[in-house]
Amino acid sequence: MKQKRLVTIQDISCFGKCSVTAALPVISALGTEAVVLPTAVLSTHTGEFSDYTFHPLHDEFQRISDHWKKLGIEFDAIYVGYIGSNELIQAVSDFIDRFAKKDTVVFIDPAMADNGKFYSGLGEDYAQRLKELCRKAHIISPNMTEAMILSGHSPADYKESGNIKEIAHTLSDICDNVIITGVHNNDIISTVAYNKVTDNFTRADKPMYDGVFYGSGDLFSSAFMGMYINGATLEDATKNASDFVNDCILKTLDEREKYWYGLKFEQSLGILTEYYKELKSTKHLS
Ligand code: PXL
Repeated sequence: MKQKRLVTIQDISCFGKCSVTAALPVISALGTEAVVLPTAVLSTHTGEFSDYTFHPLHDEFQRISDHWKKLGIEFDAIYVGYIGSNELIQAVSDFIDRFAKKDTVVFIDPAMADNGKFYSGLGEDYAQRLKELCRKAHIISPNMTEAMILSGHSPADYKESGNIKEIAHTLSDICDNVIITGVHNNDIISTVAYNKVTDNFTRADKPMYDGVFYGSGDLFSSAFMGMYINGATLEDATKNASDFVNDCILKTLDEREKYWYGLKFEQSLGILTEYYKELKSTKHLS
């Protein structure tokens, strides 16, 4: 199997260890060519930083996409993360229409909220547009707050995980494969994956650590896609990506005051290289 090429569409938060700065190393460590189409440039991510800069890149987004079309560049996967404005959601939707071929895997992480609240500057109107965009995906990966919003519940109830299967079923009307991260259950935090076609529901459970770990969703989505695009099943990629994020958290805990803004993920990238070696031997990758 030839080396895969994935385009990730999300913002560049220059400082903060999330979005593209997390996605690129993870996707590369999993043996995949990573291409970037930025939606916006921010000085930092929007969580707990004040006075961050935000520069949307609508015009540039279109010009880059036109240039790629002219060059005939193609992608095995399109992985969408944080977008940042209604206008840019439309641009991403147009990009998918233009570049997704029959076999292109379209993965959307509907990044817009966490811990019961929308990210700064985003709200209900944005959520509705993002939900429509999610209909174009083969796989979506909301966190629990985003899953509540997309399924018509209050985001503030994100700790109520009793009806998680029902929520996953509801979301599978939007998209066949649903992964929900950050599902609370006492001192356990789980990632669940539901495939509507096989009706298979799986979960990966991890210990819950106190605090907010910025970028953990981006690291999960990037690791998941890096594995899935290389032949891992939805269930295996979910489990392994969840193990990877747990390892990143464990390596950060000792220095969490220093790394309050993002996970110290760099020390965990070696795990991904091992996953890739395993996939390479079982899936006959080049
Ligand atoms: O990690 C998700 C994310 C991505 N991009 C921006 C963010 C956040 C989360 O806060 O603010 C700009």
